Amino acid sequence: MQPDSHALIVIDVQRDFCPGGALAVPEGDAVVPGINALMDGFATVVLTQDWHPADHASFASRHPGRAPMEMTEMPYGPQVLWPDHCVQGSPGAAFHPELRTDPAQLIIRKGFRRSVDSYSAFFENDRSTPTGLEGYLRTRGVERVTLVGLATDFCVNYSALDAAGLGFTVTVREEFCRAIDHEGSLTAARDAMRAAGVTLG
Ligand code: VGL
Ligand code: ZN
Repeated sequence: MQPDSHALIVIDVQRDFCPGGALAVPEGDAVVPGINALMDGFATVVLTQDWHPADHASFASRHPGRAPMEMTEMPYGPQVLWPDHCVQGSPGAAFHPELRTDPAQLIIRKGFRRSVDSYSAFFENDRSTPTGLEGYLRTRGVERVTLVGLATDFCVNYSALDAAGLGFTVTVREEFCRAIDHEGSLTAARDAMRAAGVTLG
């Protein structure tokens, strides 16, 4: 059993990121049994949930003439335009039905502000608005985090980079993650995580 100071953070294992969902990650559902088993080894477990208003600015549908996966410019920088996904309260925003949620002490929702996306579990995409997770972990004495979930190259990657930047010791267990892998994003994410001192296990 890992000590309380080592948290398992399960990123966005939601229906919309699994096959059949609005922003399906290939084999996204394949991580569920392994993550469920992994939870037994951690006393501190946090889940994250992508949680967008129906008119979220990251949705291509809000940008006339634009298609999903195209880039746009937001006030805070470049932003991928996504299909509508993880709309607050919708079936697609629910956790995968087989994911264990009982072991988690905290479920953190992100991306709830209409005009700012949030890939990371720690900071929104403006890179400055905190989600509150850092404070939660620090006040619980967490020093080390293991990250798993969806998608390796977006929300797991951004969360890992922020966690490392905040001084946590970070491991990403890639066998419990799956990637979108759009235009080289997985290779870029791996390189960035390694450069930030994240252990890819
Ligand atoms: C994610 C794209 C948009 C993710 C969330 O969980 O990786 N990707 N929203
Ligand atoms: Zn999203």
